[in-house]
Amino acid sequence: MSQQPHAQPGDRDDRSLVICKPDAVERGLVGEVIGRLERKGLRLVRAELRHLDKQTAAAHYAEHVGKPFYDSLIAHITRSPVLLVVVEGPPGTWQVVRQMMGATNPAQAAPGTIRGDLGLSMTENLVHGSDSAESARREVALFFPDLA
Ligand code: 3AN
Repeated sequence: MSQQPHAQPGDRDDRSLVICKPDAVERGLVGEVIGRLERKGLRLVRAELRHLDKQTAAAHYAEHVGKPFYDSLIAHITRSPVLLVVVEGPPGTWQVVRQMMGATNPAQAAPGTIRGDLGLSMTENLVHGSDSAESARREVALFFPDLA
């Protein structure tokens, strides 16, 4: 029987960062979004309402620098508080969250998904979820260094 190498602390892919964006907080949909994640079976590790500054938002969305929607993206995420949430579940939890979020454009997101059921606007699409295990580790470390 071959022996699996022990996982290193930095290897974990059972956590993901979720952001309930300003539109979700303003519309009073945070309970709905978190409730869905909890009913799915994901566990909350951390949750904090925080008004992001431009520097933190730019670090989070660094991959989008130069895109036509970059300025509106930063303006939106910094306009009022967001709810930052770290969820934990099975290996590949980030994928579970992404499935539940639905497509980036809420107008095209499938019914049953958070964006498909609750949104219509591309910029105001309610939630962010890490798009890989590596992104999840980076984003958790960015917002909650003590969990890294
Ligand atoms: P997702 O959030 O589904 O991973 P990304 O990473 O492609 O989508 O884009 C990050 C965010 O940028 C989206 N959540 C959305 O708010 C915004 N965005 C992406 N594409 C567009 C676009 N074409 N027009 C306006 N905003 C966009």
